[in-house]
Amino acid sequence: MRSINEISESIRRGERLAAEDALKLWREAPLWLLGELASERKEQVSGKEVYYNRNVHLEPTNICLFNCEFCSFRRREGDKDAWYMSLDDIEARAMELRGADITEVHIVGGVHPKHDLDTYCAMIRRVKRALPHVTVKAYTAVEIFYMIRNDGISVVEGLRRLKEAGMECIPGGGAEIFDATLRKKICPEKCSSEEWLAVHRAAHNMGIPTNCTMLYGHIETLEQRIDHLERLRSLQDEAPGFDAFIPLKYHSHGNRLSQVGECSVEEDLRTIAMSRLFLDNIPHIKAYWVSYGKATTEMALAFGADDIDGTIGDTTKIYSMAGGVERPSMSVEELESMVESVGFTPIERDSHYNRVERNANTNVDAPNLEIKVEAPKPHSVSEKIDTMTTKSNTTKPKATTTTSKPKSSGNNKKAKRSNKKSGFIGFLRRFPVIANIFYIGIFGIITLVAVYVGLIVGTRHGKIIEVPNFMGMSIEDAEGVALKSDLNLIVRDSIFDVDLPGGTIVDQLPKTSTVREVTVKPGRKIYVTVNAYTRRMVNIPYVAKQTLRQALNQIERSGLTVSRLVYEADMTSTDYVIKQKVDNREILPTTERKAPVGTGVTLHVSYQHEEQNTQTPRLVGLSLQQAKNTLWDNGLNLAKVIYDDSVEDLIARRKARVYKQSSKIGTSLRRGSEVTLYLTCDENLADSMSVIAAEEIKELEKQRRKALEEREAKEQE
Ligand code: V47
Repeated sequence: MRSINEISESIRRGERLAAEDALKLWREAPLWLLGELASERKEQVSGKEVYYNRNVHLEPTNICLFNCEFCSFRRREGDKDAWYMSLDDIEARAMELRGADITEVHIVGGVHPKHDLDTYCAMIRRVKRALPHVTVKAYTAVEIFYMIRNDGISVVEGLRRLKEAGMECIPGGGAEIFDATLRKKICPEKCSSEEWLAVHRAAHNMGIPTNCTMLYGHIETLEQRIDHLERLRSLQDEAPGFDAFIPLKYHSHGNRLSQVGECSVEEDLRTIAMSRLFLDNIPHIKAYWVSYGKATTEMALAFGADDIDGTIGDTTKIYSMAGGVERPSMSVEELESMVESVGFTPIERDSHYNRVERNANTNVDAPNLEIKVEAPKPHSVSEKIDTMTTKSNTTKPKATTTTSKPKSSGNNKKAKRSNKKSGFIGFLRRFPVIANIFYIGIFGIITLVAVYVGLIVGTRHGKIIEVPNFMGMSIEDAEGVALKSDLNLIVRDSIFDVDLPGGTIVDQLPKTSTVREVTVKPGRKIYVTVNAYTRRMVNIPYVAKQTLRQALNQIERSGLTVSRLVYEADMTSTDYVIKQKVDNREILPTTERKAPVGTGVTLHVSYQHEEQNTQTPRLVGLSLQQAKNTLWDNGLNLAKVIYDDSVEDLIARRKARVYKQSSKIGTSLRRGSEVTLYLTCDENLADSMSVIAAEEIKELEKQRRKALEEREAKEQE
């Protein structure tokens, strides 16, 4: 076995650290040496630079199928503090972020039983629709693996769909600890380590960058940590694509591992340094400030970290629910001064570690979405190491107490008069110190009441307004209603529907509901979509010679629609567009043509004989447009649309949802077949049919898994 000196020398020569040496270093090397070695490595990779970005998290739900021992975030459906954001909620949230000057939305949440790949893709599309220039970093490999398996498709196909929807990179969550025995103890229901790695491998091979993490400081051993790092390092050798590694310190509040407590700050620093030294092929090591708090994050920069994550804007609950920073939010100035205070140069990066250049006048504050956390005064790194305690000191805003000098009561006349008075007043005059405490108390109460009243009046706190139903109104009428209701109407989009008069509102966010009152605060923005007065002309894109899905995406983006999928037998491919026609005329690459928005394009698509059939997808619960997209995605056509009596007019049609489909979910159909859809505005009916549909999908999945197991068992025989 080599000595610490020999190992250090070998590291300095740039040699790769072996597992055995790493274990010795981790256990025995003095903290200062780890800091020195890791800093030298960091300096070779990123010099004096330390990266941050302007980001928010979006956690669509905390309802999760998996029940991990370390998790404080997860709730069951029906729990009083469970939350769930519909696609509309997600889009509305993204719309609110439009002015926030962020470059990244990080989406991750619970694995919700009703979410399938389409839902996950739709979430990304909704975010991108509201924030087209923002990078979507979405879904842990655990979520991705779950949705892909549920849809019965390959990892590559699933990632391709997510990428097409707008996912640009994948966060590192869900890795926890790879050791199978430990994984079984702390997160038995999650995908296996091999499956987690397979998702990241496939992503890297497809050019999708990802991050990786390790949840440490609970019941794992050092050997298990090193094994975890080794698997990440091997994958990066085999299929490079990890941008950053994030060691995630376990937080013990409110979960079933609480009794193990939290590891020391020294252990945090050792882990960061060892990660930098061991992962010689992953460029960035991130000290996630939301987990560490500011003090440890600053120190982490002297132990090899070169990224601190971003502004966050109080948008993540995973850590605050586990006892991390309570309302995590930092302005750009705070992040930069934190980095500068320990001698490094802060660099704003985008999601791919490119430097973001800004004009001086646009370099304003980060999204000021919620309350900001108080910044502690910066100390030097050495000072911090000296004062390190054995337990974690995650930063939390401290309560401050104010003292004020008691006022002098040295007025003789008054004193004499007070002596004459009896009762409470007399008592106060005789005991000036008690009197002063009493007056300060009264003053405090009056101030509190004044602030409270001021807040109520100033923020119109407590006042709520029922959102009016603007659908079907003319834009002029709607503006009048909005004004009266103290709401702010914003035209977000326009469509063209020949059947409706120009200027009619066809959609709104937030929507109203027939089953519950939708309320908002005064002044809230209501986004509306209006039917245009004239039909815009748009370019017809050339979509032949690409996959059906790519073609569908381009057609949707151009403002056109699909009129029909015509399948043609082919020897080599399935779901590949052979040619396209508009008004029965073939469009060629050289044809420069425009068509009125909403014009239908006929796509001629290939199928191989053995892939002649496709499965009927779930359409129940979807709007007509969503259902059409799903049908086309699955190689099927729409036959008829039948509305029930609850759909009273043309506007109501836009709100209606599918409650019945002519072909049962999972039925095998010839590609190009037609499916009839039945739509309703009765939300109770649509919801109850959706629940039944979700059950059917679960049942199908069970049957498919059973069939697969039987086949595998037979093959083994
Ligand atoms: O996978 C859950 C961890 C992760 C606890 O890729 C906990 O840039 C500590 O992955 N104590 C989700 N950790 C967060 C995550 C992440 C965060 C920031 C940036 C990036 C990135 C990724 O949080 C989970 C799990 O490992 N976690 N509960 C807890 N009690």
